[in-house]
Amino acid sequence: MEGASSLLDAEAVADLVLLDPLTEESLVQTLQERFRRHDIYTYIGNVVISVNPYRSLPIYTPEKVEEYHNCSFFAVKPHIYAIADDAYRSLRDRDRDQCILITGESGAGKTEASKLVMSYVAAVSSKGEEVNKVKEQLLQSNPVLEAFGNAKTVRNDNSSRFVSDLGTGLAPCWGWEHGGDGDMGSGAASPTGTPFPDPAPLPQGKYMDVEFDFKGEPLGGVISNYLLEKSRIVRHVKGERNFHIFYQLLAGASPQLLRRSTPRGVGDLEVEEELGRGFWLNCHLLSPQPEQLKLRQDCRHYGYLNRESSSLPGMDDAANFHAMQDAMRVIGFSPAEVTELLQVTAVVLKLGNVQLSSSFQASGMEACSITEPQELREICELIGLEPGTLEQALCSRTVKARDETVLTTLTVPQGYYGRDALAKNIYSRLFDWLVNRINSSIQVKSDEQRKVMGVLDIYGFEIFQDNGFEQFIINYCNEKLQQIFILMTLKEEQEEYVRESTSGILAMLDEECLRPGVVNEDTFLTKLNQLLATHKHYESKETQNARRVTDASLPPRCFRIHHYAGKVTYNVTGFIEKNNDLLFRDLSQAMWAARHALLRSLFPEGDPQKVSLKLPPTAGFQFKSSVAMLMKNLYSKNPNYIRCIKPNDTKSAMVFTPELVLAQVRYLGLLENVRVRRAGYAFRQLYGPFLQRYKMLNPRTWPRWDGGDREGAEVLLAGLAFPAEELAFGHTKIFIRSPRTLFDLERQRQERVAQLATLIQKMFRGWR
Ligand code: AD9
Ligand code: MG
Repeated sequence: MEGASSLLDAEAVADLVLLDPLTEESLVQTLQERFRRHDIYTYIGNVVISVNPYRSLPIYTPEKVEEYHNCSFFAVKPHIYAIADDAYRSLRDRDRDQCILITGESGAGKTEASKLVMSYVAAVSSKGEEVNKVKEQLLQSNPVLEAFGNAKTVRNDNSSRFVSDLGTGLAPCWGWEHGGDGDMGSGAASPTGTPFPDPAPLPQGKYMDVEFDFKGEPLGGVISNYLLEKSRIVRHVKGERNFHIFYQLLAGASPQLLRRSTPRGVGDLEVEEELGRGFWLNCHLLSPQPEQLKLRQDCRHYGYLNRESSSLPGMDDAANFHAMQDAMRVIGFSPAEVTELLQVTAVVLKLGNVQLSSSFQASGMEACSITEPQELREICELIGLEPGTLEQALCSRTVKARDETVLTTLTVPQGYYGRDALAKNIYSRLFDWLVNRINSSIQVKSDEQRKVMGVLDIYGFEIFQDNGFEQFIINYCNEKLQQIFILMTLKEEQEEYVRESTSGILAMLDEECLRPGVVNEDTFLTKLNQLLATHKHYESKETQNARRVTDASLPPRCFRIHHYAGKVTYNVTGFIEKNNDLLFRDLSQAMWAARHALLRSLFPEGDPQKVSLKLPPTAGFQFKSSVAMLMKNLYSKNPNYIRCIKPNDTKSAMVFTPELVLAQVRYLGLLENVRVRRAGYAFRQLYGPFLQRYKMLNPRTWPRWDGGDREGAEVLLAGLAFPAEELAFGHTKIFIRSPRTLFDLERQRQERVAQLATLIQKMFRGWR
């Protein structure tokens, strides 16, 4: 046990509140020294900082779980289990809903941390058949969501990409009557191959509520995801991969499942075994050969899969495919559901191989047509649709002008753009369906009163060289989280951290996107500059001129926001297009016309009876609403923080790069966090454990104290003559203002322990 005594270890304090002197350098040095000693966890009060060790440490064993189970937070070495235990106990015993907020940049260890919290809670909550089933389902949601929602990125081989899709929207006016002009609007079409920027690493987030009964036994849960990084379906940078599921499917499914020859015959039994019984019954009406996925095993055949790095060292795609299937079984997916899910996944992959070429119509107008009809035919067989219907939707679109409906042809770039938008929409809606499907299994069916522990795995504040809409959105979310942090931890008037300007900017962006007529980013920027001219957290060329600021670093088409974690310059290019996330109506109508029940259900707006002239909500609006809901949810709970730090850029075990860590320390606002914590009380502890630890310092409480814990602590401290302002007595906890007082207490305790040890030795000798 490290215990509170090691809080005093000058070189590597376990709680940064006790750091002296407190500077960015000393903070980073402390983390580095602790990291060197394999102490990857450090506290700021009850906030846990976790530095990714990039190798497995023997600190998550059942013995460790036991050590932390019912421990006193400050009496044991900092650990993620300590925060999980504290949160769980306070939920169970004090009836307080908890949330665990895990932030940090990509590869910092957020998802691993969230899994550790979940597995700890599963390990310490009681075990019964029914409870175990619930726990198993909750834990098994991970492999399924990771298969469909994670991908290898440059920064992380298993990066969660449940992100806001912000690189894909079709231009306003495409397929949606918008201002009546029928033009393409501001965003140019982006076929495969035209110069669209590569997708930046995007913000991500997953939130899961685990629900417990009054005894603290898990009853079930609810998962919310914040949109998927759709752009990855059709494009990813060199060295990265598409979502794991595609590689898993091709590597793990049998040749029969991938591409079974007709008619049914030998091999059917194996396929049936693989898919599970009952499958044929459910699917036989779907299409002539619904049972096969019509896929080739070779990744290189598929345009949407990276040809260079299809397999990853240390990642067994085939084994993960089987684990994912097992997980689905545990969660309760029927064999037919699994099949439908894989069929839709196959359709996405195959869409990427639909090739278009240009032709000229009799009128001389350029048009596009499908060059290789085999892929299109197979897609249509899988989803139960006339090939002609899909072909028409891919190559043309219906434009309504007043009372007339006209079918106009698309150019090849427009056709590819529509094709990719369709693939992205199918996959992201499938992912939403998956989350809902998992929720329907794990959600609590009874009406009994519940206690809730929410776990949020979300991307941290971001500043890149070039910052666009994606960064704006994630930093907006982080501003809100910071606001919650301030509100929940201090609950008193503080400096106004929240830059409300971010909300205003999103609202203005929506206004601009919905405005009829020509809409572009320049008019948007002009409007921002006018409306926020006097806002103290907003900067533009104009505001700089007005304020006579000499800083000439603001490039054209940019504005700057002073966030709580630093100033960020945003380029407005792409804001409008990314905020609009539209799909040709012709394509959604084609999907709705398919006989494939799952696919059809993903495109309710394709029902011609339900044609609405209303534009769907923008990406920004959706994000803003889900962030608002999240904040409301978090605010109703007691917060616990885990701040994850990535020690190096090379995923290397035990390498610590101070400059990299310093940047994260800044973005996570850790120094500020320590200051805020110090401004309040540095040390707080429940009366019971406090009394236990220090009762030997006063003969009135030693060796026994028969009264209540709080009175005991008061009596104990009264005898020690600390200045009154150093101590505060809360309802359940004692608060100590300065580390000095805590040091003093600890020193006295150590002396007393030594005295007592000598005394006991003497007594022992006397007995002998
Ligand atoms: V991303 O934003 O989803 O791209 P995360 O979630 O922050 O990212 P993740 O939890 O996936 O990162 O961790 C990245 C890798 O670091 C893991 O795959 C592990 O190999 C490694 N890791 C993270 N935490 C630990 C740990 N506590 N012990 C050992 C770890 N390895
Ligand atoms: Mg993750």
